[in-house]
Amino acid sequence: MLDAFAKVVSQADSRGEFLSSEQLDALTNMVKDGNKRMDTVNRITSNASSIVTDAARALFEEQPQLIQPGGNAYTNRRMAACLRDMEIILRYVTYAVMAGDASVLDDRCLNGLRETYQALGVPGGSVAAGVQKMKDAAVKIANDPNGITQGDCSQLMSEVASYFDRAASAVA
Ligand code: PEB
Repeated sequence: MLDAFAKVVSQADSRGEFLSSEQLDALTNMVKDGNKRMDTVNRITSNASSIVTDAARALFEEQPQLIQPGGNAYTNRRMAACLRDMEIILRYVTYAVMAGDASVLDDRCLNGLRETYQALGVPGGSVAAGVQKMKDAAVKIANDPNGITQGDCSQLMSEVASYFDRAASAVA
């Protein structure tokens, strides 16, 4: 598991070089914008349960076959597993945002997830659709201009969105 700093250090070390000025600039910008990152993680984290349940509700409205008899989220046990999976994915996305690097998400959550879903008969495309709904909600909450010092968060928001996209395409 790497964060943006450790990633750059390990890349430089594998070449036996000092950190480049481009690498230093990128990390300097990351430090300068650190409060935006913390606020984003904080906002997503404190709204996690509504992000998950709203996305699941919208998913089941769009794909009602999932909660009908024979559907993969039918029975409370499977429904609970589904909500739990969405929460796990959201949690790892927040870790990736905090770290500024996708490796924690890749290594601890997405690695082998497609195969797990295939083995269980969980429809990966539906999980991906649920993840996309969480993305929209999370970006909306994180990017809300109310109650916060305003600034340009577009780059950070596309980074946040990219972690959700990564999770969705890992299972679709
Ligand atoms: C991944 N999900 C399930 C299982 C595992 C995961 C390992 C099997 C064991 C269990 O049931 O607990 N676990 C999960 C994860 C990590 C992990 C992401 C990462 C670290 O350790 N069913 C649907 C929806 C979707 C869904 C499309 C969006 O119809 C999910 C939610 N996952 C789902 C369901 C099960 C499951 C298990 C329903 C139960 C499947 C079953 O037992 O038949």
